[in-house]
Amino acid sequence: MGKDIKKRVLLTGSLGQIGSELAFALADRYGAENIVTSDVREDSHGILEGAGTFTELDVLVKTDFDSIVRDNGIDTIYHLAALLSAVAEEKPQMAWEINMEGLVNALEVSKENGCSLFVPSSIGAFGPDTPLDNTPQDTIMRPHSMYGVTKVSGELLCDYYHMRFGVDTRGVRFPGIISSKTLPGGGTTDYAVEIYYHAILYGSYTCCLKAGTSLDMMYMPDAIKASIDIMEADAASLKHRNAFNVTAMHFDPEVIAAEIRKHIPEFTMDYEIDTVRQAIAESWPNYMDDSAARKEWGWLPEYDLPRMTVDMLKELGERYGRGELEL
Ligand code: AKB
Repeated sequence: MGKDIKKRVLLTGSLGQIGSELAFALADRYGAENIVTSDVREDSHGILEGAGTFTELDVLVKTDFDSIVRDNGIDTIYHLAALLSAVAEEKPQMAWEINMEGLVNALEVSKENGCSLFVPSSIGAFGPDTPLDNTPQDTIMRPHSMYGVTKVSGELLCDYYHMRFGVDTRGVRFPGIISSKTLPGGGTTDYAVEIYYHAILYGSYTCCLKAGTSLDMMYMPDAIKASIDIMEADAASLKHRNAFNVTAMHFDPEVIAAEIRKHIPEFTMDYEIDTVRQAIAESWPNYMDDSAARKEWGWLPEYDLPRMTVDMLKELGERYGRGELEL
């Protein structure tokens, strides 16, 4: 597989946490000449250089969205442009506009141009009435956050476009994504990335979620693998299509801190709770059942917490000059 699969791909939100790494993985897999990256912001630091052609795109301007797809002969869209949970709670109307109107444009453009469409959903699609332990693939979903409302609505809309218009929509419910390369922005799970940076740079961290708050998480290489694998999966094997539960590990702040202490014994952590993030986190699964993804398209993560921690500390240690760590 790989080079023999031909795709012409457009990514929206390419300067975000997932986009800025997925772009390079897609360029590697399908050839940089077949990738168009886009974002509402200019790529002023050349972050996406080498990962195809960059173009500015505000996903709310449908005519621009459509022209880019047509002019570049795009057949696959990764629609990543969205606001994350904490920032969506601060700006709910803007979140609805970007997350939903942007998605409607992505769906319409896909319908009109015969594109396959990847849309990430999230653990944020669940709510406090959901069974929070071993959260099933198909269960009650009544999120209390605006982010969650847009994610559930997005899942339903993607299902609708598939059933009604035959658009090849696919997606996963991502947990918190951890990466040594790019920082997330405005999410509830961001602490699990920041903690590694603070451990390396300062030896201490002030956590915004309470001890005992368990959430699903995933290391970026697995998130990228999931995004590519589901789009390459045989359509005949997919019963769910939009929004498969996918997870690689789950932990609370105490567990990740203890894992870091195995390598940096002097690392300390205290707490200063962000009530908005805490309320959101408490309404999200403690851990999900991702057996449907495993069965229908072979989802299998490679990184658990110990393996990810070694990799994160190695990468960040090299970057910030902590080469003496015991890894
Ligand atoms: C967030 O915390 O908002 C995201 C997510 C889990 O969707 N990382």
